[in-house]
Amino acid sequence: MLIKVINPNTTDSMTEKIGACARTVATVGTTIHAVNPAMGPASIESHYDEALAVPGLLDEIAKGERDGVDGYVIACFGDPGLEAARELAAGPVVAIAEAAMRTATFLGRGFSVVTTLGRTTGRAWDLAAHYGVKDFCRNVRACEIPVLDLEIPGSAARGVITAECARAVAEDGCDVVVLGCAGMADLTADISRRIGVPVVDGVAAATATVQALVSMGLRTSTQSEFARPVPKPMVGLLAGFTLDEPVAVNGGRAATAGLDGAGIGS
Ligand code: 5HY
Repeated sequence: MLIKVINPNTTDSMTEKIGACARTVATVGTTIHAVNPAMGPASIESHYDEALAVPGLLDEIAKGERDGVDGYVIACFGDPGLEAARELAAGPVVAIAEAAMRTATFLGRGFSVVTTLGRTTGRAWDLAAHYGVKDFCRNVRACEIPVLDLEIPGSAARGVITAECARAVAEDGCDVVVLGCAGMADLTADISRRIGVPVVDGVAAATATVQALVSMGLRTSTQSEFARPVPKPMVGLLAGFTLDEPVAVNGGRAATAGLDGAGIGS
């Protein structure tokens, strides 16, 4: 099975960290291909960043469809472009916020999310409501650490995040903690050991979920909302994102080749 893990920002070091984390849950026979788009924001910390990360993400999905990818992980805690990706991909697409939040509900009575910047907490609350797990969410806390500080070796980020997770347990009444950034994936085990409750990282949770869905032979329903979009001309910068007329490949769902037969936008 081939799982493509897409870091929607363009920071290579974070993509490597995300790939290493995903491989910790890959079983025998599962290959992890961790990538980031060639276009888009270096980190995603606003609605603007998130919106502009989506074309690059969809381009990677299109390439994956040509390469016969079995399933996808969207490795950004805002779950950018998830629904659009599900419309294009033949296999299942799971994003890390949804996977982490749902996984946390298996492990305790209530979870708190610990994320990077305060301005992203509203998005996390919106996602908890959208996924129907808001009743399990005790709080969404921010460390006011820029995402790319997580890439600086020896930065204070690890200590600040660990302290915020401990405060969540002490003050929110949660018995599970969810890490609110893909860039925190490598901190999971150490933080859990220090604060004494399960700590969930979405990269591992999403990878394990995709792996389980593929092994059960399950994929996104094309019955209605996630049916393939109707091709129509895209113009300007996005001309290359014009979908071709569907051709039956990859288990029945059409390859999303662009006008030039290459990948969308590339
Ligand atoms: C993430 N941003 O997981 C989100 C975290 C955040 O570039 N990768 C990013 O702060 O929303």
